[in-house]
Amino acid sequence: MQPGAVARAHPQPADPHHRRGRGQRAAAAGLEIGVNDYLVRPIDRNELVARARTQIRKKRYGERLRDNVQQSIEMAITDSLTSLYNRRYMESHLGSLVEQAASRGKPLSLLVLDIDYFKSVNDGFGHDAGDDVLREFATRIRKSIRGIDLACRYGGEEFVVVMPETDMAVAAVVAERIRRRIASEPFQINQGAGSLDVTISIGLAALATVDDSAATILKRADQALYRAKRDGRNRVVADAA
Ligand code: GH3
Ligand code: MG
Ligand code: MG
Repeated sequence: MQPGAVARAHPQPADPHHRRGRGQRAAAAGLEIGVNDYLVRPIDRNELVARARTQIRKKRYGERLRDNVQQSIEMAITDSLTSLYNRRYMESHLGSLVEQAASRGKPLSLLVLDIDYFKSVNDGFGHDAGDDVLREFATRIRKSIRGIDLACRYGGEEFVVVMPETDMAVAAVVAERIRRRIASEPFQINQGAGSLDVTISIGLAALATVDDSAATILKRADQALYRAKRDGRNRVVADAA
């Protein structure tokens, strides 16, 4: 029987003692297999309504509880502004992705993306406009990567994309596609009241040796990003290693 179902005890014979015994046994058996409540004949209308109400209330409560748990899990692993994974989620998965790739001899590449002169977006157009840019940026990243790639908001205006089973050459093509997708089309801000040209710089690094860890790859991608900034921004720089 489905949880939440209400069972009726069997119709009983006339003898009150006999009836009580059979009814109770049926009720006990019912409760054991997951019945939530039962009624004994003759059925009292008010009791039926009260018990049904209680069951409905319990079911709704259970559903709310489940939704809350689901929501908490989502909040724990995603960034609320962009809906990308958050830094904690990325950090807890990157380690095992790198280990897996290293032990199987598979490639893995990682991008660190940072919006150029983002402070001037906030300063010139307001924090809400800055948030609009971050949201749209996340949408464009999502459209540029595969399902198995892991995109996360790493910090304020800094993002990381992890690409399993992807070597440096392919990752460079993806990075360049993302860079172009950002630079080639202006970003709408303030519900379309204005638009802005945005560019990003990208640092790229790949799993290079079996001794590589999440931290060393991230660090090399970060150094490559620093070079991209220094060399004039709006560009992709790959780690030399
Ligand atoms: P660069 O080209 O060197 O990257 O310059 P930048 O201005 O982008 O770099 P900087 O690190 O100086 O500025 C980052 C700015 O990002 C500063 C901060 O106000 C802004 N920021 C961080 N998080 C958020 C956010 O959630 N919303 C908005 N609107 N701005 C944010
Ligand atoms: Mg920046
Ligand atoms: Mg930054």
